[in-house]
Amino acid sequence: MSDPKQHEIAGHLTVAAGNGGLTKLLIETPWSTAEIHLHGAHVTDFRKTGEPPLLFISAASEFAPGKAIRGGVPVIFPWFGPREGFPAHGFARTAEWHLTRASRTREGAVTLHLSLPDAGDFEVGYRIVVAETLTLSLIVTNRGSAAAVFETCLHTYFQISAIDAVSLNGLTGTRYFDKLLDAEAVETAPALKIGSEVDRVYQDTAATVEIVDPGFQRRIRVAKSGSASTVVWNPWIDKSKRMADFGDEEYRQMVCVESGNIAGHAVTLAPAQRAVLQAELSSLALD
Ligand code: TA6
Repeated sequence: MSDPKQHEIAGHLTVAAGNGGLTKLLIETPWSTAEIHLHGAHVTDFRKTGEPPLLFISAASEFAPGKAIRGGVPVIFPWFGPREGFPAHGFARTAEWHLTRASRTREGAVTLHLSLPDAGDFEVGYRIVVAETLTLSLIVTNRGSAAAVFETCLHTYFQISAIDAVSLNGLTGTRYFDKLLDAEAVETAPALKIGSEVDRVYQDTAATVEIVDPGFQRRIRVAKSGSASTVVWNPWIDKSKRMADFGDEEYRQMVCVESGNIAGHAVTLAPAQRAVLQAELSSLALD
């Protein structure tokens, strides 16, 4: 693997020893800062100057080879959820990705290109653009000689002021699979409030979701393309207690709004075909 330090940009992109001795990239722009661990190509921090973090990271998260980081933006590939005999949510989020390119625009936006080694017939690239917003693009190409199927998801954990203060817009009228009830339903709430464990895969939706957070005086916008599934998850009390890498009370300050292609929306690529999953994460003033 090439030395990531060769891509440093003085004052804007620094390679450092991260948590647990993992390698992390520190990015500074005129609008924001970000932190990415090469482990899992995991964005572990993004914040606009003067604002609370946009992303939640558990204080109990592990940072160790083979272990998923709890929070930030886990890259889920090539499967979502459990798989007998394999790690849940695929192998991408615990792999050591390579930094292959870095650049900075005249205005100060920093773009990183990372690649996932040992992905079989798939060529997997990840483009991260750090500016006033954070734009993540997962680019998967089938380099094999046969059609290939995969699931994928940017499993984003958002930092919020308080779970009972926020509401989610953009999913009204959308069909979803409720993993807790093992049943399908249609979202009827004009503004989804969370008051218990929620684990829902909204289907066939390209909609932008907004997390309205009066406590932090902001709206978090999740705009996506190349994605038909949106997952909303909060573990609430009991599941939080069962997760060793998640504080018992941390459910109060996070919600996952995840952009991907899951289950019935898994992606099939013909040989040489490419798919791009993109999410742009923004922090905006309340209306
Ligand atoms: O995206 C929601 C979910 O599938 C939940 O069911 C929960 O398992 C969560 O992902 C976290 O999964 P993890 O493997 O990271 O503990």
